[in-house]
Amino acid sequence: MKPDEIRDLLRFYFITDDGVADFPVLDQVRLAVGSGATMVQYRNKSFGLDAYEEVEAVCRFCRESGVPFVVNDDVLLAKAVGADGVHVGQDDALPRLARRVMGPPAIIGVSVSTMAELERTDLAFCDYIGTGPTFETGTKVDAKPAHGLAGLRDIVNRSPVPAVAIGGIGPVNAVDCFAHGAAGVAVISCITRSGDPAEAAAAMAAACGVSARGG
Ligand code: 3NM
Repeated sequence: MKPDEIRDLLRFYFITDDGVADFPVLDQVRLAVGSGATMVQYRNKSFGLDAYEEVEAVCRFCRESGVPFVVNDDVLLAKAVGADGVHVGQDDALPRLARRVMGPPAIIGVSVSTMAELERTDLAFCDYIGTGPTFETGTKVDAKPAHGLAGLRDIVNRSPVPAVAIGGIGPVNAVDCFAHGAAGVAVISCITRSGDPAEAAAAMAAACGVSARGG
């Protein structure tokens, strides 16, 4: 995928939250997409076999909405449900393998927290990097120390592919991430754990300069 195309898709990147019992994942995605999210990632760290149907439902909804859908970590699952791409961590499948399994048009993303990780990642097979945590986050239990806006800028400047910032981002500091070179912002809890998720999603869309899909 061309860098300009992927930059547009990264702008408001919503990632599902498997930690809020009273807010089903499909409802989270409906809200984010309706508010203008430009890409969706399914992330579920306590993955059971029963998640397959949920992933399929989210994938179907995203396809009907015309929003690219990416699965976190699991290349086989991404391929099985017909996702548009996969996002892998440093300890997951190699980007080269993900590319081989998913095919050339698929979106391949990889997590990069540090300059050392950036240097050892085979970015020739990636469309984008997710870099973070930009700010402190309580959502990812094994997150590295936050690298802040200066760290974000350093990684953006060295990355040959567009970067989406992640970790502790909400409508206010999203603007700072864009100012420091991020093509987009990836968010979970600022929407899913907000007292008013609809208002939070609308505020994120405004910060990202995207319009609601409505309907
Ligand atoms: N990855 P929130 S931080 C999934 O640093 C994830 O790679 C991170 O959630 C990384 O928007 C993170 O709630 C959690 O802070 C993002």
